[in-house]
Amino acid sequence: MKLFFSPGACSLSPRIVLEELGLPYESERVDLKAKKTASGADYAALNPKGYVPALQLDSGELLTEGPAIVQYLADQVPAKGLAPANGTLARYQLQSWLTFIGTELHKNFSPFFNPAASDDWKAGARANLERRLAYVNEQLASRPYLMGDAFSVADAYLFVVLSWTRMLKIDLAPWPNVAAFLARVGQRPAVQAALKAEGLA
Ligand SMILES: N[C@@H](CCC(=O)N[C@@H](CS)C(=O)NCC(=O)O)C(=O)O
Repeated sequence: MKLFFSPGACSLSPRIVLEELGLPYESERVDLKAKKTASGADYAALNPKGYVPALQLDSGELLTEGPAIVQYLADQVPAKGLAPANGTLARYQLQSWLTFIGTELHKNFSPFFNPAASDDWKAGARANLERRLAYVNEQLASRPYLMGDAFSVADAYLFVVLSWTRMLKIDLAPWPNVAAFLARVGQRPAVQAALKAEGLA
């Protein structure tokens, strides 16, 4: 398997999952502006969506969209328990979290990385983020991870989007359970290994 990534971007989430699972994999950096991979390949031809993450399977098939990739990976090693079994209500709860993180958190960070974003867009996104972080803070009051006592792929994704608050100087002090989650997950050996692999440790 090969993971196409950009350091610290949402592609860090499947890398954390790969490290948690102990699966062998390769990775290749993508220049998102030039749409070229580190080996000089045309990334837009390889992945017409043009963004990361993308996971190239050993069959050559390409899987895109972070939430789908992390579930695919978790299902390769079900004994690790990073995703509940397919068809269970718990699996749909996991998908609910992955969708929430993708649409309510991740995409509200996007204007802060977009030089063309207007101040109005940023202000609206920031207000949305604050409401959603308050919700996550409440949810994490009673448990260490989104799904309960056990770390899941949703936690890997949440960790990555929350890590952007450091770069953007968004203070997490109003949401102490969120700040504690970020610190807790950041200490996991697999997360440390993933950060190191991307030159971020
Ligand atoms: N819906 C996609 C969004 C992926 C995404 O937003 N990727 C960003 C990095 S976090 C990216 O590659 N942006 C560059 C671009 O869109 O050209 C997913 O969940 O995988």
